[in-house]
Amino acid sequence: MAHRLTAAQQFTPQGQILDVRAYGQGNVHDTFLVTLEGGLNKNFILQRLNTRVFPRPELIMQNLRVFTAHMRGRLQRETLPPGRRWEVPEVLLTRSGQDHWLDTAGSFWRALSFIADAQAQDTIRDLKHAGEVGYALGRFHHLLSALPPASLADTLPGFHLMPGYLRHYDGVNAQKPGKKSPEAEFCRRFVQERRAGAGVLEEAKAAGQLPLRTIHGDPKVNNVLLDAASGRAVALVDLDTVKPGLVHYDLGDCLRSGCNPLGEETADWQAVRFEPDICRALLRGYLSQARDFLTPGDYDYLFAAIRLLPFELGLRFFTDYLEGNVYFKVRSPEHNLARALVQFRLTESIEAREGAIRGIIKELTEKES
Ligand code: GN1
Ligand code: MG
Repeated sequence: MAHRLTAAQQFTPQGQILDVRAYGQGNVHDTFLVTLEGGLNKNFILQRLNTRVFPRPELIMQNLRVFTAHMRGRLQRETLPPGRRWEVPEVLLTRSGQDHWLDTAGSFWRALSFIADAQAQDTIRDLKHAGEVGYALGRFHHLLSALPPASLADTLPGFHLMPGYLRHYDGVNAQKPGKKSPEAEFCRRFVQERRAGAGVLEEAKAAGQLPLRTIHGDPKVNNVLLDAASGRAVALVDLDTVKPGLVHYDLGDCLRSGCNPLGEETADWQAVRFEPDICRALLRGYLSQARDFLTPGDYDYLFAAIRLLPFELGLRFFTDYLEGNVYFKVRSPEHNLARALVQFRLTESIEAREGAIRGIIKELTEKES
């Protein structure tokens, strides 16, 4: 593709580009890894942002400037435990000093530094990995806990807001009554049976029980980079949804991603389950960094968040399937339906293990608080 090479050249001050290849598992943007000839920083990340999902990409770049500067300031004032590093991706500028480049078709391209000697996994390998993923999210929240959420723009209005997702689903479902497979009917019933409780986090927020904070928005397992040698978490990447929100969205999302050993892309949706041991290890890693800013009210809504986030993502996937796959990238017309089934099955598994999960939350929050 000529375009990606031309785009990569905009962010390349000197030297020759050896390769621009598709990179990562993103469902929204197009991401590439650029390799340059020689030199110290021989790789960088190039992305074409999806402006259908993010209609104001300039706000993403503005937010990135604000919170990465805040994070770096905080990192300078704090010492990390020995043997740990924490990296913050840097925005790379074009040859004319801009933080993005628009191609002739109007596509929005931007580049970020590549974090070397680190890698991501799509699913949790073992309990140590689970602890590191939790640590990374806790570290991230900790580093941004003093940044007033109002200093960030809302890059994606409505993100994680269940009442809005349900309204949108109702509208789409009413217009597209055609899809009537047993799987689609299962999904419709699933949503119907659970919609009454779906406003729980928004109601708590409106009642002042849960405060707005600066959150990541998409802390799934493969957004946590691990040091290649030590396996320790070194960064949380994919920063376009860093904006005001509830830490509960992040925790619920991180746990729905981490505690599903088959992963969100499995075809074997019937076998999907939520793994309480991973939940314990991940939450313990998180709390090691998060105790200083969490309030007792936050703990009260933890289980609700763990249950709600896979339901939310399943609803978003199912709606997109009904709508004709306009939001998430798909490899087949049924891909979003398959993804929805995985998340709904995971929700059921969480419901079946409610006692165990509440027990873990109690054990961890009482023991060390
Ligand atoms: C999307 O593009 P990606 O993979 O980083 C989505 C998340 C979902 C995730 C599921 C902006 O993230 O909310 O949890 O897919 N991002 C957006 O894999 O909608
Ligand atoms: Mg993302």
